[in-house]
Amino acid sequence: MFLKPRYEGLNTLLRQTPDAQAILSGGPGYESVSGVVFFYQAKGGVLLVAQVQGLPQDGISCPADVFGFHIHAGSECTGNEQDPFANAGAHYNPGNCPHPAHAGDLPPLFGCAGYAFLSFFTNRFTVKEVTGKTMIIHRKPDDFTTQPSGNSGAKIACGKITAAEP
Ligand SMILES: [Cu+2]
Ligand SMILES: [Zn+2]
Repeated sequence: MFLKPRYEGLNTLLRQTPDAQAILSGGPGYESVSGVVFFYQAKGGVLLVAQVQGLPQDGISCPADVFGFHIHAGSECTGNEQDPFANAGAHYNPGNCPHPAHAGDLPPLFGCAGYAFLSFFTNRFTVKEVTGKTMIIHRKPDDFTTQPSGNSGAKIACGKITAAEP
């Protein structure tokens, strides 16, 4: 017997047009990274689905290939030589909470030969709230402890969340 999911039918959203999306592009040194994130506003939460390719592969004997992943509060994927996505700002944190209780904190991406797929359901934000903000992929895993951002390293890819065309 199958368990009856609490949010029956959430997966059917995946066949519909998302309410918002972010197109992710890699920064300097990570040009191979690209991806798309879809946001579906559902009753009781947001379904987020991310697909990313071209992630770094560490090629050691026990590679983690885990990448911190967040919604950041800034609205631009621009920056400076040291931090190409500095203007993405800090983690989206309207409640003034510590990491990993930021509204923008997400499960990390797990690379699979450079590809990653993530689906996640949350009521930490609405699609409307995060539209216009940015998503960042980091070089290192998020330790979900260190302040203010989980020691997840450099920002390697960024994308702005935009509303779907009506
Ligand atoms: Cu981040
Ligand atoms: Zn955070």
